[in-house]
Amino acid sequence: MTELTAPKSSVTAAQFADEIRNELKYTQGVTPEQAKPADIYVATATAVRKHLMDSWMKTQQDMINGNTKAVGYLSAEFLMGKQLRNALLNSGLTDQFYAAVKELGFDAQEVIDAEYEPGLGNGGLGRLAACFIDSLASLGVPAFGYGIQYRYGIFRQEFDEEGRQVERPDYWLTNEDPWGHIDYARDQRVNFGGEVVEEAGKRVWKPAWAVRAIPVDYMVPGYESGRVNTLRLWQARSYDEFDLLTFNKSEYLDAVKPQVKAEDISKILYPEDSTEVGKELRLEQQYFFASASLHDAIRVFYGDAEKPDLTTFPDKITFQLNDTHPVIGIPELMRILIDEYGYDWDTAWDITTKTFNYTCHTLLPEALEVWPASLIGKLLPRHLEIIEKINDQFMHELEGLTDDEAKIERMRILTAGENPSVRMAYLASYAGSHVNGVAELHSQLLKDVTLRDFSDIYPAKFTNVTNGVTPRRFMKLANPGLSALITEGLGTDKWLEDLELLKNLEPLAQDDEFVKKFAKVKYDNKVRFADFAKSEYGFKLDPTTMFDTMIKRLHEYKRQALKILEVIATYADIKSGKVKVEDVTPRTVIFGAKAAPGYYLAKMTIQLINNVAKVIDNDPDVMGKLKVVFPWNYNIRVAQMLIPATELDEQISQAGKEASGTSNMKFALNGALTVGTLDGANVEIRERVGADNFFLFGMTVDEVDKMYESNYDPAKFYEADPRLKTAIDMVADGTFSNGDKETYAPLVSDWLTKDWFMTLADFTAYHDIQSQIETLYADQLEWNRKAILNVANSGYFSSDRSIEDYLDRVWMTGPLPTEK
Ligand code: B1H
Repeated sequence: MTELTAPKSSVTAAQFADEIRNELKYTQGVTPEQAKPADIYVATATAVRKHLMDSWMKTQQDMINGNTKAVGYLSAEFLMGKQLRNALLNSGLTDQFYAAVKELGFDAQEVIDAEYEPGLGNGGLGRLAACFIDSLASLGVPAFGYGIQYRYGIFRQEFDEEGRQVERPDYWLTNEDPWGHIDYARDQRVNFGGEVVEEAGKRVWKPAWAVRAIPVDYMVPGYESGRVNTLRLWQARSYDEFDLLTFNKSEYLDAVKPQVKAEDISKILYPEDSTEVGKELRLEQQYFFASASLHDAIRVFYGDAEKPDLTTFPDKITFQLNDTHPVIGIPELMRILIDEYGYDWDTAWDITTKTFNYTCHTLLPEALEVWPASLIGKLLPRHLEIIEKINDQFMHELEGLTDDEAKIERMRILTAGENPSVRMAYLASYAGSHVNGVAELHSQLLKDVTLRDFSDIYPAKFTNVTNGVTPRRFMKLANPGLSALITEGLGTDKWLEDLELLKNLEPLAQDDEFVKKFAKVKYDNKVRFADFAKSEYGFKLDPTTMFDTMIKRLHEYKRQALKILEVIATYADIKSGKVKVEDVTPRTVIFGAKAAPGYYLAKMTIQLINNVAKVIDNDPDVMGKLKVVFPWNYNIRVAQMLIPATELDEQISQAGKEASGTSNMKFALNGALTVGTLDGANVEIRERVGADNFFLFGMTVDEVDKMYESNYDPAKFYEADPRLKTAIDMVADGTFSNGDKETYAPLVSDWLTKDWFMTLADFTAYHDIQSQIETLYADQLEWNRKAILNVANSGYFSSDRSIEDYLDRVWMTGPLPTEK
């Protein structure tokens, strides 16, 4: 880690207030008297950018001149969250901001609230990319995040009267985006379609249409590192020449079509998390940003040189492929090197394989992207040829490495048969230098199952890098109370840069005074969330109840159904008198989840949760004992309020399905206890915080496999557990649909006949662990001791550590040299 430190800014509050006034006047043309909070927000953001400008330019200069490799993080998603407070924190201007805004006569919270949250990601994968670029900058590693500036981010979620999810467009750019700088002069041309012809013994691509890729640059300030990296998101625009071409033929309306089509490319983020749709527009998006980014990197490092020596490209920058979404970049780099710069195939291959590494984020077979070769051929005919040649070379190479014909056949990048398709994960695994999973268990399963043949043949490529989260946003910004207490306990705030220092909190878990302070912080956070939920959603939450939270995309494998069935069973227990009201630990169960718009069962589960919430709310028998709320449109802002307020975190996916999870890390770091299965990073969290401080339940991966083999029959579990039976019967009999038995029939039928993710099989174990949870919760001192032990032992889950692991195991590079 570099010691290069940016001093906390020496600017005074009065000076900062002047800078804001200046921006108001000279950039926006607004007087302080006329200004609204939104104006102050834009002015502040503009002023902050100017503070970062020198470091940003210097970081780029040092990167180009230095002898350190840069990192290019290629990702279809960057779920950044609001920027203002993070930028203030990382540039050392937080205190000045609060004072300056006060001086200007504004409420700081209103200014902060004026920023619209960009939702350029679906969930964990996009948020991981955002945490990683924060850590890269904080560690002083020169880096570019490369992605797409979607005009519409992840949909805004609403619920209708019936509790069903309604998707609304998220037009996040209606107001100014002061953080993004559009750099028209550094645009790139991205070609599509057409054909490949033979010219003078060469294959020459004659594209049919092109899109102009315009970079929008976002500064990524490191925390006290003095480094500011770049997030470069591409916007698709059309070229004028389109009109002219067709216009000559006087087909005016046809002439605008390609223009509209061009701009469609960056219009919308696909809201499918983990399932592939195989849509043409999506492939266009992927190629669009991969191609523009690769050309951009060449421009950055070699300027406009006619004949640059691109054999040094892999020494300049290493590209991390965030899942398969940018994998089309592999044949694109081959094409650039061969067709645009005249390298021979072998040299191009050598450069390309040294340039890329691949991170896989899933275990669900349906989430591994496979593109019909016909579609690739139509959009990118030259790339299809290159992929064919890569496949031929690969098959040939394999024949030299193994006699196992079946295996060779299984490993084809381009499948055989009538309708061949291209397996992007295989392409990346063959062409990439390294392949990694995102948690120990996940990486092991990749090697043993998903990419087994590849790991057999190329064992050295495979490694693990366990995910992490940035403590700046998810502790310091989200949980100021806990952050202050940690700093007090440790006597330093260095933990924000070296999260393993949290370990030194361990002895304080035995100090009752400290534990009480910790409990007070948690309680205050619950009150803060209750206030927020009241004003934002109209919910009435009781902060003296246990806050039990499940936030993640809605997916069957994540098993929100398990949680809601347990809630229903508890409700039934209270109603029937089986459990005495006074014995119930009062709980507030909080869900946050978006479902892919086309995911029928997931959307039905949302509807069910909302209606269970309603029925319980209207039932005086359970008042004060059980409450369910579902704040709609869960996003980073809600996460930052809710995670610090949570006491019990639900990580209850079927073992072997969640690649890692990252909210589990955020919860542990914010002092929630986890109830979870041995899945994803839960395994490592439990190892570190200690088995006594983690509520483990459910089948293991092996048990799950055995159960699949023995022809899993969910109905048996339904019959065997009367609580489960009652809960499912209540869903079926209309208790949560005004007596209508049809509403949830498909869900019920799926549970009883398929239940692919074995919710029913784990139900009893999930219930059994609840009494342990409640017994511990009754002893608040003990509960909070364990919560502190979770915080103290979760320092490993900093994304700074993840980045250091990537540096050591994958990128083989280091931070910029320290400056004197
Ligand atoms: C994760 C995705 C994902 N894995 C396809 N895969 C997408 C796949 O738009 N798409 O098509 C979008 C996202 N997201 C998540 O990545 C895993 O499920 C989590 O377990 C993991 O923590 C996260 C970050 O590694």
